[in-house]
Parts: sequence; structure tokens; C-alpha cells
Amino acid sequence: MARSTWGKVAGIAAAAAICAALITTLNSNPKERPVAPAKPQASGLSAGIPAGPQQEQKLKRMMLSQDLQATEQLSRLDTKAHLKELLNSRHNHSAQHIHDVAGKLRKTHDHFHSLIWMDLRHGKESNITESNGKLSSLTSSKQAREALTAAKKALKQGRSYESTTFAAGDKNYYIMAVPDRDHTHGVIAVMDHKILAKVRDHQRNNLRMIPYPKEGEYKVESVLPNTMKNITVKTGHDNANASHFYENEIVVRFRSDPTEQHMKKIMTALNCDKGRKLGNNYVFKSKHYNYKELKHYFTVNWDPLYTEPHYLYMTNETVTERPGFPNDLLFSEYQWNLPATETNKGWNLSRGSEDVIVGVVDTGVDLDHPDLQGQLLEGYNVVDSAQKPYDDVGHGTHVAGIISALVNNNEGVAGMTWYNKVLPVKALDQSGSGTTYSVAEGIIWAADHGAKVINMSLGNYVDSEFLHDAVKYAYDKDIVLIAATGNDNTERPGYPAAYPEVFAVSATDENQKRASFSNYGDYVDVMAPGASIASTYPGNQYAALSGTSMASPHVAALAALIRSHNPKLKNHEVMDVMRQNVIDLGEPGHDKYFGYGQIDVYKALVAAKSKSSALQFWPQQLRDKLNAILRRHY
Ligand SMILES: [Ca+2]
Ligand SMILES: [Ca+2]
Repeated sequence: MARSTWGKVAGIAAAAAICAALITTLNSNPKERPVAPAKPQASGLSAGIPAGPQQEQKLKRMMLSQDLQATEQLSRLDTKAHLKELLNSRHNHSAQHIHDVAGKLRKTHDHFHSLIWMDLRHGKESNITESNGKLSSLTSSKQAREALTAAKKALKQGRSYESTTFAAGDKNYYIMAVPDRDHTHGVIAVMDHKILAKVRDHQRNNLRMIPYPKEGEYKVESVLPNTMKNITVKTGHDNANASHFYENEIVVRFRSDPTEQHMKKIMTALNCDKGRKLGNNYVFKSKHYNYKELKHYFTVNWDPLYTEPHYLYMTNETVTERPGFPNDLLFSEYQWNLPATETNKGWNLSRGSEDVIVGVVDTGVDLDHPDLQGQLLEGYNVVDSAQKPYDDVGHGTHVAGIISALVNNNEGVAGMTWYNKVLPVKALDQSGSGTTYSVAEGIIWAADHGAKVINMSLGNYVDSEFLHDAVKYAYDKDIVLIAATGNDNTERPGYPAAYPEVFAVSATDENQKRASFSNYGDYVDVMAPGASIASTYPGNQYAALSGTSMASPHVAALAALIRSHNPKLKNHEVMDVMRQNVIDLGEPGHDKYFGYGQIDVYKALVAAKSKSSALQFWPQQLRDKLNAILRRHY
């Protein structure tokens, strides 16, 4: 937060503060209402000027729908990857081995409802889920039956298949079928799409589309600066899974194999290399034509049995092989936020260090998530100290993944740091809220257990001396404290973000506009991406969520990278580096809608290493000393 707010904080009765709730999520009341104490009137969102309440509600609905769409696509892409893995495990292994792999997959991913293994050469199929009864319970649904039939038909033709999402009973499902590369086997998965309902509930709370608990045990208006807003994640998927295939390639199944002469004719017409044979199909890659044009050419000239896009999962090639870009499955399609913050470029300077620990004071973390393995320290559960800090909400897992999901492991997403460890501190309970006391305790615990950076994707509009004391305690231990400003599109300062010792983060979207839900104000330090951010989610899944809660961990990760790159910098120096090395947005210089601007990882890392830093920071150091004196006498 801006130093100028220093004198304004402090006050407010501790008694009121102690019972203040700090939230991040959940509410059981599904009734939507116009949200938030938004600043009225507004037009030009592009200038960062806030939307009116009605427009804001509309924008939030759009975001929610976008988060759901992106989550659905993330989920399907992830499913496809697992099915491909299952098919690959077949080679040189017994039928028992397939059952074992499938069983393991279902054990760790309980959204895999059923799996059917197809031996296409012998026309055999077998249910390889442990409980054979499961599938029959579903086939009372007409849509399920139709989708299963279509899936089997597709596999027999050597094609893949995906159904739309359908309801059966009170649950949502989809069915996906993937053939082996040589089209001798295939697997069909019935997927329980429960993540959609979870994300919808989660986001309605975080985006404040429903009233938050005034009535409950905390009789204080409470707000979470966690909100997630969505903006455009350019998913680019069209009905045909367009973004999942190579744009300039086509798979062709001819009625009979083309002769050498035929092949030459095609090569000349398309100016391409000889088609690669995969099973009974040929894959052609053109330098000049896209899929649509290729399809037209083959359909008109060769009367093939069928053509289809060259879906990525049909090959063993990794999805992304661009230099400097990681191979994580969901990276190139969904993680716009990393290139937007020059994170990939920054990795040339630092990929982080195990020595710099990031405390995540939140709802806990899914300690078993495959894309967080080895990245999490033991942590602490403030809510129930006898339990591990497991995440029963989803929020903290998402935040942790943004910071340090495993990079370049062919799985899921890429975190912003490769090596910094996350210290999970569960201070918010399963309702997504916690008291000032639990959050303060969480901060102090993290400060005493090695955190050099603490992320707080949470908040409340009530100032609390108790919470502020905890913040000061951590700040005086040279910790960089980062917090989300909140998702109410309001200028009203939220805490802990608005405390002078805390670095306040608001959210931008993919177009570098202020996210419509994002809070703003003079206390905002920087902006970071917070619209439809893809990250880890409990149950070994991935979700796209929006909110300043998603923006804040970007900055926590940046602080960790800076401290890894130059461990000599003090916390206030790290904060200054992050403020001064940004992409300025909106009006030139610091402004209330964009703070200093959007973070730039590369620029900040260059500056962090600069030898002139001591000189560059001296005025800030003086200000800090002055503040310390003022604090003692306040
Ligand atoms: Ca990963
Ligand atoms: Ca500006």
C-alpha cells in the first residue's frame, strides 16, 4: 500500500475487530443480489473507471460463465491426457496392468466415474472400474446411453469422441473416448463433472454475487478480498475443440492407401511433405493451408472415408515446444497470465530458490495434488491444530498453484516459480471464512516458521488492531506481505491490503484493463492478472477462477523470485522494486485505478540484481525509519 495512507490506519476498537470475519468464499444462500457498495456512475471501463452496480453484476455473471467454460475445458483437456497415459501404459503390459493403472487413476481422481476398455481388433469391451455396478446406474439416462453408443462407434472408426455435458440424476457428466495410436484399442471414460458445481458456488461467493454472511456468527460486515473475477481467458475453443489440434495439419483416412504417385500429387498441390502414416490414417502438414482448407482439398479431390483435425493427444509430442515455454499441459492454452507478466522471460534470470518460503494464509492446500508434489512444506492448521492444513474449499489450493505448481512436468499448470516452497497455513474454515484472530495467528505462525513472503488472498473492510499487530510483527521480521484488495469494485479500503506494511494487489484482465470486480484506490500498489486464471484445484483437478485472490499470489511469487535472485534485499526494498518496475497502465504514473501498474517479472528481476540498489533505495529507507519512529510513539 501507498505510504501516504500510513497515518490513516491504526484506529478502530479492538473489540469490534476481533469478531470481524475474514472471508474468502462460500455462502449457503444461493439468492443473487446486486452487489457491493460500488461507486455509482461510470462509463469508460477502459480507463479503469468503475462500472455501476447493474453493469458490475452483469460483468460478474459473464465472468462466472467464463470461469465455468474455461474450467470445463481445463477439465476435459486433463481427462484426455490421463486417458492417453492409460493407453500408453498398455504396451508390453498385461490386462491386469491396465486394471491396476485404471484403479490407481480412479483412486486419486474420483471424478473418473467409470472406465471402459475396448479391444477394437477383437470387438471386446470390459468395464475396468472396480465397481461394475456404477456404470449400470448411469445407463438409465437416455443421454448417457446415447453418448456411450456414440463413443463406441467413434472408437471402432478409429476416432475420438466427446459428449456434451449432460445431467443424470442430480449430477452432471460427460463421456470421452480416445483411441490408441494404432487404433487397436481405445478407452471410454464417464466423467463426473462435479467440479463445475463447486466452481460455480465458489465463484458466486468470491465475486460477491450472493450476500455474504452478515447473519452468521460474525456479526460484522465482512468481505474477502479474494474475489475472483474473470475476464477473457482466450480459450479459443470452438465447437470442434479447435484449439486442441494443429491448425495446419489434417488426418485423412483414404478408402485405399494412396500410391506413390497419389502422394506426389498431394505433395505438389499442398506444397507439403509426404504424409505420415499413423495406423490406417495419414497426417499431412501444410506450410500454407489451415485445417479447413486442407479438409476442402481432400474432400473434393480424394473422397476420403473421413478427415479430422490432428488432435494433440493422438501423438506423443508435447503440447508446447516453444523455446522458453514449459511443457505443462494446460500452459499454452490457458496461462495467459504468465507471458502477460513476463514471467517466462524472467525465468532466464531466476526460477526461484528453495530457501525462500512463501506462506499462504488461506483455506489450506490440497497436500496430495500431483502438480504440487514436493512444493509444499508441512504447514499448520489454525482452525484445528490437530489436523493437517488440508483445503476443504478449493481457494488455497488454487492460490498455491499460481505460486508454485510444478513447472515443466508435462502435467497441469506451471506455477510462477519453479523452486520456491509454499508453507500452507489454514486460517479459513470450510465456509471460506475465518476470524481476525485465526488470520492473525496464521500470519504469526508463518512468520515464526520461515516464511520470507506471505500471501493473503483474504480481507475485510473492518480495520483491526489485532490483525494489524500481527502484520507489523511479520513486517518487522523482514517478511514481504502481499494481500488482495477485494472484489467489490469499491474504493473503500480493505484490510489487511490497506495496511501500510502490506503490498496491495488489484486485478487486471487479459487486455490489461482493470478487472470489473476489482477494488481500487490510492492504497493499491500494483495490478496482476486475476481473470480466469488456471490453477490447481482439490481432487487432482484444475480450475479457472477469477478474483483479486488470484492476482495477489502472482505478486507473492514475484516477491519470492526477487528474494531468490537477490537475498540481500530487505522487505521494503523488494516492495519498492515491485512498484518501480511495472507496466504503467491508465494515467501516467501511479493512479488509483492501476496503482503503479501491472507487475513485470523480468524488469523487476533485472532491477533487483542491480548494484545501484542501495543508492536507489535510500529515500525509502529513510521513510521507513521515520515510520518506525512514528509507530513507536503512536
Ligand atoms: Ca505442472
Ligand atoms: Ca498509471
